[in-house]
Amino acid sequence: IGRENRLRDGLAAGEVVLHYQPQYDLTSGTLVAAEALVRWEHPEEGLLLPGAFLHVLATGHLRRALTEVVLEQACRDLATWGADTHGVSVAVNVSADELTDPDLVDRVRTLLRRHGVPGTALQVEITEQVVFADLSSLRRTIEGLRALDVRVSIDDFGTGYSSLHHARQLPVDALKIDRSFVRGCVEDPHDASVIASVVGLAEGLGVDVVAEGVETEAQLEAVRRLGCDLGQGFLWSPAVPPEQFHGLLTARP
Ligand code: G
Ligand code: G
Ligand code: NA
Ligand code: MN
Repeated sequence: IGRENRLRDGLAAGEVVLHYQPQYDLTSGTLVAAEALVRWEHPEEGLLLPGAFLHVLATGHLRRALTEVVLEQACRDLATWGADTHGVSVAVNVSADELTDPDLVDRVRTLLRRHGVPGTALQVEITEQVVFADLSSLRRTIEGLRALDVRVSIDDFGTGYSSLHHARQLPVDALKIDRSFVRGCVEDPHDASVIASVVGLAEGLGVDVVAEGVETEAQLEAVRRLGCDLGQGFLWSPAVPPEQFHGLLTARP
């Protein structure tokens, strides 16, 4: 509970920040989006990754506070970059559980308006335990977000139970293939066939496929050949601070 209080204070003090990991179109090679990943700039412990503190968010109240900070910062950074974004959008992570909150769409609409950011600049990745969420509430939120032009994707696709059920039930724009499948896709035909199946499913549903955790040229070649549309991973870049991501935006050809 000490840790929880400390995180609450850290959120209020602006110690929780976003880093951005670029995402590329695998056909054209252009930068198209970034995933916003939280980092805690802890005054004593240094830069902490989500694995070191997200589990502290036991209470709904604190999770909501984190999401508010994340949405606010993403919108603020998008507003700062302005025309330099040239259509590059930012994807924030929100847990399935929080997406069942009937207030979420209003909160997103208010933030977009306050920062003068178009909905097309924002994306939401549904992370964690889609299985346990109330699907009809989740669907309502997704429809509300998409009515604001905010695109929605399912994160870590292929790892949860009943992924197929969720892909069919939820009106999303993209599926993000979990990086555990990308890791083995060059050597292991089973991993490659999982990716091929997700691509086939996505084609049937008319949605995009993002390959996460691309680390090598061989993996890039494989996921491209298997039909993934977009890629993200250490091959290009880890998540970087906002100023550095702005540099990537302005350096584009
Ligand atoms: O780099 P990495 O350690 O950043 O992220 C680890 C995990 O933390 C990922 O599964 C990611 O989805 C999750 N994560 C990162 N940022 C956020 C966030 O803002 N909200 C939520 N709910 N999860 C996040
Ligand atoms: O899917 P999730 O939101 O969990 O993914 C974000 C996490 O994946 C972050 O922890 C990020 O640092 C990590 N990540 C991003 N690219 C790569 C990669 O190429 N390889 C590995 N191993 N992890 C990556
Ligand atoms: Na994610
Ligand atoms: Mn993921």
